[in-house]
Amino acid sequence: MSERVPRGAQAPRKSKVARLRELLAGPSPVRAVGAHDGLTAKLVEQAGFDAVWASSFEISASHGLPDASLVTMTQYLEAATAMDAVTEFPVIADCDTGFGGPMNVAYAVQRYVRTGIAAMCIEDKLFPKINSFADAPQDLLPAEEFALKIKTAREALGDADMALIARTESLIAGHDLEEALYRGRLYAAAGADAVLVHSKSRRPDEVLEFASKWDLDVPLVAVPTTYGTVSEQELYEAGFRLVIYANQGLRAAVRGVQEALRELSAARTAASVDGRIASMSEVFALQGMPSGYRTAP
Ligand code: SPV
Ligand code: MG
Repeated sequence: MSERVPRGAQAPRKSKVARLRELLAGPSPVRAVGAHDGLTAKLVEQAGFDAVWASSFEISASHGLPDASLVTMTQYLEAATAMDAVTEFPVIADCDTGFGGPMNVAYAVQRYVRTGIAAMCIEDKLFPKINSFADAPQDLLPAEEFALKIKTAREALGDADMALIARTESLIAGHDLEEALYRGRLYAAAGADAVLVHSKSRRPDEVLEFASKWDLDVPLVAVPTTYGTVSEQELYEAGFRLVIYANQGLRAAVRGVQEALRELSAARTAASVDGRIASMSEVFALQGMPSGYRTAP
């Protein structure tokens, strides 16, 4: 085959959802990292992680907007599809509250499942939601109403396969562990393939205690943003099968761009930043430019 034929046109050997399920049943934690577009998803894949988290925080930030249900379902879908199209690993789409009520959830499922995206995650906050770490009201939908969204999502899937992750924000909203466990169990019974228990504690204790009381054969998911000193292995041993580093890539990019532009602005010559930025050929490679075309200044 000519070196100038772009890669990426072949169908994946195994569906991405099958790959995700296989990883979740494996002997080590599945590691996902947040991204917001095709390029950042590729960086996650190249860094050796197992999956990409199409983060609502990152996608909103990439539009210069707060993570507050402002970006539409279609925009989220487009971003997740762009990630899926240029990577071989599973995309886990953060779908906030499911974009509204049960009918919105069913519609979103119908749209996402057609793309090959491996999993959708929906959370039990009220629509419109705001980012879990915002110092703002974090009100929950009644547990039974959210369970209905999961049931509706499962029914909307029919025979099609895509993993459904139910996320409880009980601990974020200030409820106790019993409420979080009640909700997690209810969502698992409604058809969730995995349960994400989110926490803004500075310590991992509450999610570890949640896991110690989890008595169902449904995998748990952790997002160790604030309790970041816990290791993946500790989380895995406690029962977490998927660990999501939700936003470290975007935060690294913000810092890197700020510093380079500050230096460029002060020095007033392009060469001042050459040593600290990626070369054009590196970006060509990331873009999938045919290798014969990659010679660049
Ligand atoms: C995201 O990355 O959009 C998440 C995780 O949902 S958090 O920002 O912690 O809510
Ligand atoms: Mg989110």
